[in-house]
Amino acid sequence: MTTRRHFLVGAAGAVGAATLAPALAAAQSPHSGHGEQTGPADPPATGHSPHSGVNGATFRSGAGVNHAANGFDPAVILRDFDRGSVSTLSDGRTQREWTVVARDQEIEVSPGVRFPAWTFNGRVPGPTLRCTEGDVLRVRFVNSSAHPHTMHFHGIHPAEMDGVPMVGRGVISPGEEFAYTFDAEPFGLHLYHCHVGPLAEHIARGMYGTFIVDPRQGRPAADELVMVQHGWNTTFDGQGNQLYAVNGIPFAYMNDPVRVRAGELVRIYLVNILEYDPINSFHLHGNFFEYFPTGTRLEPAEYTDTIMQAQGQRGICEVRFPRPGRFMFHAHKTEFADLGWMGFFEVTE
Ligand SMILES: [Cu+2]
Repeated sequence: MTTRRHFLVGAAGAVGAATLAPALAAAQSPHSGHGEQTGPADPPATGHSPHSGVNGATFRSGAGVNHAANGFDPAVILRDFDRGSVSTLSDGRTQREWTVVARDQEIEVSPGVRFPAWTFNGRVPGPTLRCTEGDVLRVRFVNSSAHPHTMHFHGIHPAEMDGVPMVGRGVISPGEEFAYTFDAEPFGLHLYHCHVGPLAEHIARGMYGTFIVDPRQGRPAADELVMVQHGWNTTFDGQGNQLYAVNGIPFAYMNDPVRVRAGELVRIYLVNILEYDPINSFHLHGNFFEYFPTGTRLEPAEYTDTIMQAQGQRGICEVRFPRPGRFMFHAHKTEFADLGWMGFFEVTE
């Protein structure tokens, strides 16, 4: 590792010497506080370097970000599925329409740390767009940002609907709009993101979201959750990330655990859009899950407690918790976990 994690810009009142040893001690503290604490009692340092032990930033003890000021809350994003406005076409097919607006928006990504994000519909990740295979989709994209953007969907569609520069309408300039229209195929768990260069920066600024195409026959009833894995490169050095998260805010589900019921099927739509680091991962404590890569088959490919995803990879995890309790989940790239990518399931009767 190089010097990429040395400084977390703007951590007002939170900067202190953070050598490796205290960083690790702090990162372990959540393990010892089961049940009582509302968040990491002494949350991990974010600016440590194992090589130099230079000054870095820490999270303020027990502090959280202002979700209301941010305009979105990871606790809501978890179960927020946007099925669009639905109509029936003359041929009997279902049409779904959405309006997605790109904006420049400052987000408090960690207590006291403000990041100039670029958002879809005012949140990171953007809205979870959900449909059924065979639906006719119309996504009206409005660029209210000061920068050019697109929406590039994963899925099967015509070239001119691919949302990349120099094909079809290409880049959508500030103040302009364009409607992406295509059919929903194949069924599975997909994603969308901006595809304007520098691509890495447009993604790292927050321009991505989940795109779910349900199979016609549906899936078994479940408590369904969306988790989008990503990072925040607060130094803009393009060399890595200072913070890691699912659904926008590091440690959000440490502070506010994901509440599920014992015995109930839980389905996690897990997407990785992490920029600057090649591999992300998901590990669940005290349990195993069935894994459906890309969600394009109805039979699981693996029964495991850990999976890895490169950028753009995604998959569905199905799990039942047999008994109540507090179970951690996190990236099993533990450096990412220390820097925000960890949370708890709170399983109740
Ligand atoms: Cu963009």
